Amino acid sequence: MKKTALITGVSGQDGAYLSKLLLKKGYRVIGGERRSASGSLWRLKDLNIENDVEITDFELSEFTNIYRTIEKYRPDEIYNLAAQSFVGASFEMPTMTSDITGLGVSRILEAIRQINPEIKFYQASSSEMFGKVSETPQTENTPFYPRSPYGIAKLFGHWMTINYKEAYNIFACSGILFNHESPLRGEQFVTKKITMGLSKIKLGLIEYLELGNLDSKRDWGYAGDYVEAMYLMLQNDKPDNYVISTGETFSVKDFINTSCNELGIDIEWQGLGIDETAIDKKTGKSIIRINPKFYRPTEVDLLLGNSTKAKKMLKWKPKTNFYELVSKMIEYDYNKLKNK
Ligand code: F7E
Repeated sequence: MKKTALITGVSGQDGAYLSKLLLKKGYRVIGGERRSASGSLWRLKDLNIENDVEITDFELSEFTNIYRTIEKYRPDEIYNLAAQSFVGASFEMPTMTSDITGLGVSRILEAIRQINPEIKFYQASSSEMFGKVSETPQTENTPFYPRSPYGIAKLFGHWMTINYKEAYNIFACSGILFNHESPLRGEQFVTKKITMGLSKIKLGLIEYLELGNLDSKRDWGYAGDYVEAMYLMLQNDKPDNYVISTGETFSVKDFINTSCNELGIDIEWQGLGIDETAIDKKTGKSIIRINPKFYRPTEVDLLLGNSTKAKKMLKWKPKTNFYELVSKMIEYDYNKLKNK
């Protein structure tokens, strides 16, 4: 029989890739979309699946809406990808972030418990929960030390998922995903900001790009690979938690250097701290500048994941490396802007 999946946050990057994957596997896909985000289904259009996903109003702060949606569609699997997912914004909106990203998880779990505890549940947890890391690389057993309201809210959701699994035997999995990017990434995140910004500079549309901390290091993977891990977690024999990562870490500056290389922009770094800048060697112009407004009150300096458990238990491994990821994003942004 055809399985039904409810994907919350369907208008986001992961929602789009996961919808595509599940449709390919023959699922009926119900896409939960927040009212305020409605009309932003460009990613589904981009993947050519906008007519195949059934969109429904979904609001993580409203228990009655969650309950009614689950009761109406009776999904076999729920993937909770919806969140206030921008770490930077969580410092300005800590209570809203806690409500949506944290409490929202317990609302879904409680609805599952009441309606049908057989529904399988995937929670999108995050490497931000490791925050100020106590060991490198990070595994499922690394202690958590979140450094933002976002990380704290995700940690709440992570433990709530574990508690509902242990207390009520719900098939609930938590995927601790490290940063994952793609051409469909939102523009407030640093990778997309860089690939869009540098493509615009190359095309003469803007003169320079302003960024914050260039030294933080992230384990950057490709979102298209990571949604497969989400699916595999819910198909396994028993529910568990998994780190999903590439096992390689690169700084924001590395991301800029690789993007410039892809675009054929030859740069030289000059200055230190807030005076640091990248000069385009051909034009002598400063194309990357620091604006302290993009610094975070507390920063996560280094993330590097060890996904051995996922490799062993789920037979999952990343297919796209850092350089292929940057290349995919640059190619998409540059061509899109050029053909506008
Ligand atoms: O920042 C630095 C910034 O906002 C990456 C989300 O998907 O992954 C993501 O969280 C790094 C940080 O992602 C700018 O300070 C410098 O150190 O792209 P980001 P994130 O905070 O790592 C995790 C796993 C999630 O779960 C989250 O939902 O880049 N950075 N300059 C900047 N970041 C931004 N956004 N903008 C800048 O101008």
